[in-house]
Amino acid sequence: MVYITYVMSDLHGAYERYKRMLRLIEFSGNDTLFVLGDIVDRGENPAGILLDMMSRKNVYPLMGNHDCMAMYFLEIMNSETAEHDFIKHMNEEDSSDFSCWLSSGGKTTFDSLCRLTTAERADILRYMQEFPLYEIVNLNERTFFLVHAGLGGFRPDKKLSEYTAEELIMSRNDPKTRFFDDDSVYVVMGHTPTPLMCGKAVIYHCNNNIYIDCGAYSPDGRLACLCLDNMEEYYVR
Ligand SMILES: [Mn+2]
Repeated sequence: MVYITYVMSDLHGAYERYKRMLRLIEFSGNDTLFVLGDIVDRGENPAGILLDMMSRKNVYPLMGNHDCMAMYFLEIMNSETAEHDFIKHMNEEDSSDFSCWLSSGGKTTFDSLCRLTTAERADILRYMQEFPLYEIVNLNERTFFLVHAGLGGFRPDKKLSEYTAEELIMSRNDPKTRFFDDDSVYVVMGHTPTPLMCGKAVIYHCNNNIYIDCGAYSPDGRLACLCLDNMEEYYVR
């Protein structure tokens, strides 16, 4: 039996492309998939992706900035018996942040969460609260540091424990930055769509940095999947 490890990022609610990708890579119960955050917002069915991921014990999500924002409002939403009551009860600051979230892609997440039962929403919140900020994968004598955005405020002497959540899920580094001296360590990230970096919806390699967000939610973009065993790339439109 061959066990294979895949990474995807920034699914952004693109449920149909996500399902097509799982079929393309023939994802099985023996394989492992890491999803590097920004599962929600913008695309057609964010909650559908979360429910699918939750049902698979071999899918490992990481936290993205959009997931973090969605989780904040899901927690408020779940504290009320009727899902729309919380809008009336929110304080001024939350209310203005909520409008910002809806207009920056949160509308599809909110709508898809409203279609679920209270119990499903509670399960999703518990699931998202466990999302780690990074993962380290050792494979074939290589080490992959998986993170949503990168190592913001990078300094060579800065310890991993010193990075804030915001630095790991919100930052944009210069792609040429060498984060680790060891040539066998690769940093795999999403967050910044590769069309903005190299002009094409392809996985972008720069030094030991690998950017895999190819704009899954956008009609011009693609969902990318990288196999960490052999570095093979898969795409669906
Ligand atoms: Mn992001």
